[in-house]
Amino acid sequence: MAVCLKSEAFEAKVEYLQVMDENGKIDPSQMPADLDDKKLVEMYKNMLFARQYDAKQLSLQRQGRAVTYAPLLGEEATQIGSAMAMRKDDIFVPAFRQHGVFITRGLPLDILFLYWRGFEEGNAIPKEVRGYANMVPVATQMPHATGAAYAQKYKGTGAAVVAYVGDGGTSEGDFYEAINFAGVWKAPLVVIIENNQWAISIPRKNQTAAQTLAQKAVGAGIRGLQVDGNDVIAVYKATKEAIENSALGPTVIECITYRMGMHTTADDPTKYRNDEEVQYWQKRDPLLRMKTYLMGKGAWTNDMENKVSEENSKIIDAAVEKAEKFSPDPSAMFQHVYSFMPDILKNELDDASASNFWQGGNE
Ligand SMILES: Cc1ncc(C[n+]2csc(CCOP(=O)(O)OP(=O)(O)O)c2C)c(N)n1
Ligand SMILES: [Mg+2]
Repeated sequence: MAVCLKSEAFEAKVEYLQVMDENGKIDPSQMPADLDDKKLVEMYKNMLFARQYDAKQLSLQRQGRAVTYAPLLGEEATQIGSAMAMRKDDIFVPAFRQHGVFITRGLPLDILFLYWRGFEEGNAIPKEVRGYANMVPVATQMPHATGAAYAQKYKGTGAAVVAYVGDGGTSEGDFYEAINFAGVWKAPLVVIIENNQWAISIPRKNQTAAQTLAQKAVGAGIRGLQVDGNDVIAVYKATKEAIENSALGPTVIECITYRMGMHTTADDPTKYRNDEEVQYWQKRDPLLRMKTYLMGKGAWTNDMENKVSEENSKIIDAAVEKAEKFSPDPSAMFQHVYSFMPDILKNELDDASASNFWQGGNE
């Protein structure tokens, strides 16, 4: 029997937001009113700092002074724009590449270096940073984020939860379950999809047949939009509005950006992508366009950049020095497994301490 379409059950569209184009030209009608020169410069400085941190971390890894590292190069605008849009009490839930968010939200830098030296102490995020720990199993942070957002609603704190997930992460069941329940519960959740076009060696086009990742929100009955993720102002604007509206329910923001470096230091992207693609995105570098814009309006100069870069290097070097002096307490491996220490673990800890295990005394 032929199906006869009598009327339309549902129609959806996904909007795309850009405030500053790749040449640093602004659309004044889209410019958020609260962004004065001071705040715009702060945005650029935060991006510059994140890039310098990232270069240092990469270099430490290459020298054998850090474990496998996931660089953020190219994704600064998505991270800094969204982090700066958060209010003091909002909470963020990262995946594993959101170092720029951690830094902008005030995580002491030596703690970040500690994490990438392989110490779990580096994943103990101070309460005032209001961030969850780095989460490597792809998209497993998402149901937690929905739960945390619902908890804010339940407790009436007024805070929103901003959760980060990669383009690859949006193919996981955890992602769909998280946005579905966030929709049902009208949880104050903002999902930032950091669409950097690659999930290790899987390109975005092989990830899903959907034309946009933002439209996945439609299936969950929640708001979804696409943003130029290399435009820090657009990311800021979209995130701020989503946070302001979070009492009404969740929003998914797909930030279109690009992973300019390797997936991690264990990866070689030249094996699966071509130079032309990288060059295309280099012209859309988030720092370059913001710098062009700020210099054009006289708010930034090369002299300022040199001075700030030098200061950043000193701060970064001091944090590395502190992290490299860290001496772990081996008994810590027993401490955070359960909310309390069960007898079986306590016995093991006692045995290990008594046998001088820490000093390698007794096998
Ligand atoms: C559940 C799970 N499956 C596979 C992996 C291996 N893995 C680590 S990162 C990654 C790709 C993630 O891509 P995306 O979500 O786009 O994030 P990106 O690395 O681009 O930031 C994969 C498959 C993992 N860590 N966890
Ligand atoms: Mg990706």
